[in-house]
Amino acid sequence: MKLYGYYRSSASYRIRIMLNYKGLDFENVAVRLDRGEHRADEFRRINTQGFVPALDVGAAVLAQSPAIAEYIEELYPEPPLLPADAIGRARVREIVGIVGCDIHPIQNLRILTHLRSEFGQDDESVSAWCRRWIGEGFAVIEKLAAERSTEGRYVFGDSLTLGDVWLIPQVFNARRFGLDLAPFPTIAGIDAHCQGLEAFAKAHPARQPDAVS
Ligand SMILES: N[C@@H](CCC(=O)N[C@@H](CS)C(=O)NCC(=O)O)C(=O)O
Repeated sequence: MKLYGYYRSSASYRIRIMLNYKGLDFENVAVRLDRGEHRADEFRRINTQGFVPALDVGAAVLAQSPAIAEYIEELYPEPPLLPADAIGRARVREIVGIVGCDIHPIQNLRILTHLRSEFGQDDESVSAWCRRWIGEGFAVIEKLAAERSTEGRYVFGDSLTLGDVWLIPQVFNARRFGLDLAPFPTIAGIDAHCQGLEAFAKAHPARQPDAVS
């Protein structure tokens, strides 16, 4: 498999974690978002939408991290990243939805670029925008995790799920934009625990060959 991604793209980071956790080999192909490579025709021939991640599985190139994740989970169910029961799976997908639909899209590169170019916002205002929306989403996840995490190691129950795979890259972004994590002790604890797992450590943006210092 070939993963088209970018080191600090949180959606790419999700898929790196997942492939690592499943023990699947993949070739990492860097698409430099900072150079606009994702908007070039060459990349749009790979992913029409011009987003990373895209996963070439041989028979097809898949786009959209939830679709990619479900594909991987269906084909490689072990070790599982979804609970065995339907309510548990729905709970995990709630977290995936909060991060993937409500937090991440409004602090995506193209949105931040637009805030700068069309609305004249500077770096500090853009970071404040990100902190505002990540903070609002994290307040909800903090409450849910405090209720539903068994021992504060994972966002739901007592095993790793897609909820953690979505949450931890978002925590990376939160730090990048200077969000104070003190009001979110459960999330910070889950992050600390997951950072110690090999699948997460290998997927960390700082460990990617395309990482720009
Ligand atoms: N819903 C998509 C979002 C993918 C996405 O937003 N990717 C970002 C990087 S994290 C991107 O390619 N952004 C390019 C841009 O905003 O111009 C998914 O989950 O795969």
